[in-house]
Amino acid sequence: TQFGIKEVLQRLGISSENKGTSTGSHWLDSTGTYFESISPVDGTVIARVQATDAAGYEAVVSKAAEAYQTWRSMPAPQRGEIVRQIGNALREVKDDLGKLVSYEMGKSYQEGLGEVQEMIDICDFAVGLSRQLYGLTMHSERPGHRMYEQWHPLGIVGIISAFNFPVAVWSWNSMIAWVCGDVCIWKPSEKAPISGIACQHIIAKVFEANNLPEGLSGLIMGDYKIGELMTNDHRLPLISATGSVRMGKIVGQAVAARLGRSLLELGGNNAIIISEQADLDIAIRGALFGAVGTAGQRCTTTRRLIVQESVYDTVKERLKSAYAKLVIGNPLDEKNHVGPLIDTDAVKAYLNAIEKVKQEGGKELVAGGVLEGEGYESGCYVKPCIIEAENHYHMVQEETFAPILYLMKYKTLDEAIAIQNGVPQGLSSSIMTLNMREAEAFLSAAGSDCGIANVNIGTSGAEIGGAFGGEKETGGGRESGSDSWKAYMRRQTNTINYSDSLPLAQGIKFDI
Ligand code: UN1
Repeated sequence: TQFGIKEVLQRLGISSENKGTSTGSHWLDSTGTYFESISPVDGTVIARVQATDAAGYEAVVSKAAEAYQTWRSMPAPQRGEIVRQIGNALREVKDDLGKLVSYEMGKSYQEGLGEVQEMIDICDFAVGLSRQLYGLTMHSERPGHRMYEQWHPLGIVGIISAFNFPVAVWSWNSMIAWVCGDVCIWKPSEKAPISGIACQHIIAKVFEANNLPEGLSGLIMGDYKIGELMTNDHRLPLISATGSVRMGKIVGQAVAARLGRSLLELGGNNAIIISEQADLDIAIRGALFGAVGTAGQRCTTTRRLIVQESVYDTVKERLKSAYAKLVIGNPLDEKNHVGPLIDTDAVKAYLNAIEKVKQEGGKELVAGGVLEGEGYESGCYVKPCIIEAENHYHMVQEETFAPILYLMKYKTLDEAIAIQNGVPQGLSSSIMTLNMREAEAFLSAAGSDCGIANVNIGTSGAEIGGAFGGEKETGGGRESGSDSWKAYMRRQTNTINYSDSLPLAQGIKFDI
């Protein structure tokens, strides 16, 4: 196959038929049906994967529960040492895994490599974190008493990931969860299962080499039905799910019904405000990568540009000429900027959104459309497009996972911020300005309402060191860096009396 894909699959241990249920190095038999992973790059069936059945799910959960007994008592820095080795194993396969991600998901090879780098980065972060799972100490109001808090592991963490970052988002969750002392069960997207199987092989070798028990990392495959087993399962105290708002509402409600915890990272409807005081070279470049990178399939993709009226026409012309230079095609070929959408359903959603926005009054500035002919046989390649639209349009209020950029005008910064915040989602946002007052107003409490707010940077491409996630319908969860680890642990407050009496708090007297 092209670009050495066949050899890559071999080196990563992928067969034409793969079991989909694993407790680590063991792969379990299942009565589940086989489904195909089809590359949007060329329409080829990469491999077949067997769905997990109810018995397989039970086996994975019980192994996980068993492994947790050992793992939770291993000192956190020793768990960090295992994650350090996983980081090194990922360094060794960076090219291969990056290529597989690119081929299975359709993002450019550069972005595939970037995704694996993101995994390596979170491993490094988690290793350091394994010595910094800090709790606070408090001063007790009672004499001869000491108070402090400690963070203990939670148990089994269920991870549901999306096709667009098929491996990095899993690693944000699992690497942090592992140093925290949790064990993980992962359901990769059924649209990108092969990348998940490859990861399972990579980490299983590290666990095995360190004589660790089976069950630290369970893998299950299938559609929402298998996800439902996790969300309804009280043995999984935390479900971390990435995907659409629709999915998140279902998962969040199911987990809440059993009073479990969920960590949701859902849709974005991210905007860049371009002020009349912006450095337009940076603004155009930031908007371009934000809007067309990963063919518009990042949750952080720039979907709306809110442009000050005095620079509106200039921005419009410069964007038009930048879009004219985009080369669309096989993402493994490094001369191409934009690859395919994930599947033909995504193409339909893209066409439908363009149609609907036009019906509502949107004006196509750079026309969209599906590409046909040589190199585009999969039917998944579309043209990035720009539409002049208004924020209240029904389609503009929704996240369409495709390279459609909505352009709109503003007069005052207050108006721009109101437009930026005027959508149901709240993931990422940016302002392009060299004016300190504008930048600070945008970042203030009265500014952007998103989980991520940037200045002179686009909306996508966050580093792992910060907490990642957003507000409103984005679901409120935070993953990755900063103190996101706290979601993967339970806090315990401890009060110790080393005096020879028993004073009560709040000065209560109770003598007999
Ligand atoms: C996602 O699209 O779900 O900030 C994750 C970014 C990447 C992660 C995106 N680091 O664009």
